[in-house]
Amino acid sequence: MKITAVEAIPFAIPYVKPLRFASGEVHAAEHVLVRVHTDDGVVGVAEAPPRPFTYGETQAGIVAVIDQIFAPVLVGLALTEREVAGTRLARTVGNPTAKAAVDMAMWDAFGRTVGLPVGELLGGYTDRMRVSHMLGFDDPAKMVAEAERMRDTFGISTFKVKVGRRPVSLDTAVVRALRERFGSDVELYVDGNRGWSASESMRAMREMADLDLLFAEELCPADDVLGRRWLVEKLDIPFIADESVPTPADVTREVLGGSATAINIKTARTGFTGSARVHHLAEGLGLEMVMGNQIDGQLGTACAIAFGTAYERTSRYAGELSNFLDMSDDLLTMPLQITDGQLHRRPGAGIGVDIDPDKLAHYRTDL
Ligand code: MUC
Ligand code: MG
Repeated sequence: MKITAVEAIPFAIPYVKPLRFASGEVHAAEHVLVRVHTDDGVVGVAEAPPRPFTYGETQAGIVAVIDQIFAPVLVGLALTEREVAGTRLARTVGNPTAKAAVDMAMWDAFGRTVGLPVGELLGGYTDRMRVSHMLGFDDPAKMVAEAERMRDTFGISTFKVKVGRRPVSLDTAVVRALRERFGSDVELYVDGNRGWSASESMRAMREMADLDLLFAEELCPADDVLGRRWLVEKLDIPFIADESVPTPADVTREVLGGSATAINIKTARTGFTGSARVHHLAEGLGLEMVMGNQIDGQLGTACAIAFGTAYERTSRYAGELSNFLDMSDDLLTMPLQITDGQLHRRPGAGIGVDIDPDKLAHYRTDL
């Protein structure tokens, strides 16, 4: 069970349909495949999605930090020494998706070694979750058409609508069009990716007061400290902190400071070990939580479903598990399938998925 090597392999897979939101846009999955090898011949995998506009990481930076800083301090550790590994990685600030992918690849290797799924090792609450689909910026008619396609093809009936444009009516019109089209058949919530000020957020939420929103997420920046507290205090639905809470300490700060009342958990940025810490903290604080999407590929989504199905609170709401559908291809031997609006956790050992060597050879960009 000892780690013999950690690989970081950059790859690029184009999107069929780019995803646009207030803090950026994604045209290709330029991610990093992380492989942890052990002396038993086991290989654990995970993917790191760089989001420069969210965490400041780049694909080249993730490869460099893993090759030059993380791999040397991990080789020789047993897979069960996760806390030692985490402490060593924590000497380096930032780099959340690089650290998370290393952690999840270690868990995958551990699960494969003991022959058990990670979802069961973590908590084993359920084997499936309802799926929420993120709708990126477009004209109202196109966003409604996209939601129709997701509902008709995959049975998805929960949508997170990207907002944060100016004037706010650009986005409130979309949410109204979705509610008018689907009535009470769908759940809707909004994510501003810090695009609005606190007062713009309040104006938008007033315009949408009759639209029965489930949540509002990161509408304005957490650094607008008093403005955001003012907004959150006035809302009558939970305000989800996402990119403002990449660590448990951030959750504590934002929630106790009155700047958030629910949280988004992303395995892509906190791995399994850190996500468990965030989950336990949020449970102790009595917060609602949603499994989020870092615009993950299928490997990242398999990690999110493994974690989300482990606990009651993380599987209560629909998880954001579908944006890989916008990619032109992926790396897995068996694609993930969303049916009747649900995604099942893979039953196999570890994360339960395998990388197709031909696809990896085709999409890797380092050879
Ligand atoms: C989300 O929930 O914000 C968009 C930017 C990012 O970092 O993640 C996505 C989804
Ligand atoms: Mg978000």
